[in-house]
Amino acid sequence: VVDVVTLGESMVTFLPSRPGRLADVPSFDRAIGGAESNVACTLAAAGHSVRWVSRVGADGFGDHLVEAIGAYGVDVTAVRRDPARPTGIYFRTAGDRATDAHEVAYYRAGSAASAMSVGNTDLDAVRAGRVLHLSGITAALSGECLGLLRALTVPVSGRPLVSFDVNYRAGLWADADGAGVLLELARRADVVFVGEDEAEEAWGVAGGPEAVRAALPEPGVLVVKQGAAGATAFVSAARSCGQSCRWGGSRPKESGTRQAPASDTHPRPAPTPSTFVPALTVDVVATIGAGDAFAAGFLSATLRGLPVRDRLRHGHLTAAAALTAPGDLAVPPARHHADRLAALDDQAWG
Ligand code: KDG
Repeated sequence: VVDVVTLGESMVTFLPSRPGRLADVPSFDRAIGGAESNVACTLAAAGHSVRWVSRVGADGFGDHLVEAIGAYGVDVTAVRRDPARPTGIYFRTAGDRATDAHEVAYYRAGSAASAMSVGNTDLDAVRAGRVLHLSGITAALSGECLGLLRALTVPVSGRPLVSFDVNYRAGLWADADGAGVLLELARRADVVFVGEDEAEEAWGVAGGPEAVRAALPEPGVLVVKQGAAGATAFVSAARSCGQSCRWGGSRPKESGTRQAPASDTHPRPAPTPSTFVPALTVDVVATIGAGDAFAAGFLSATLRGLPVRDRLRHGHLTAAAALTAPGDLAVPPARHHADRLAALDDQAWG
């Protein structure tokens, strides 16, 4: 049994050689991206056994993705090659320092990964981990991909702990009902990551973490990322792992939790303790990939049975590494360093 399996599309990513509009950037450096493989590589770099499941073209970009992700120590044996469809690629700009607005140009419609389906994916390989990490990006790629996510999130006994990062990408949903689909999938997951901003953009949920919790009462663990401010985790006392899933972890001891205040505008079925941990202040180079890094740090600490405050701290530490690197993916801090930083007192954590 591997610690974590992730499933999703990876793309060869082209990073701009200089700031500016896409129209003006003269050359790009090749890197790799893809939310779920970013999580896989970061977890592998942090010492976990990880498998990434996907589909790439039988082309040079597909070779590069399989080799580069495999070089992180990720098991890529369940990645299928598609002779009829290309590997997805994307270009992006460096982003505006003040507004963090990036231009992104995807070339992924009709990609090999968008053809992933229940019929052509090794489902045993996908379900073989303690944790299965998925994201809303896959749901937007095609009807087949959405069918696959629906099949993998059916709440059956013995399934892995399902971790779901909402990852709302407005540009991928076009006319489709992204909001409804993402809500449906998030409600079937055991651990959900969502940005406060994307909850507002996708679902119109304004009012902070409590309002998001009101919209998503089902997941055992809900992490609401609040950008540079920090992140709030809600860990349900009633359900840390749904439907008797295969997750063998003992229920971690919670520390630093506080009872959530009652909300007049957003009634909730039962109060769930929440824990807020401020983010680290860093000189941001690029925000893309920071959410994946955060999820990897949080899941790594979860696998290690650490309390919720430390899971959030490890999320922030891993995110800080990604925020200060230009690519979508950065090497996380070594475990012993991260442990020392996570153990600093509250004052050091703001
Ligand atoms: O979270 C970072 C990802 O968004 C990036 O690596 C590319 O997966 C990607 C996407 O679909 O935007």
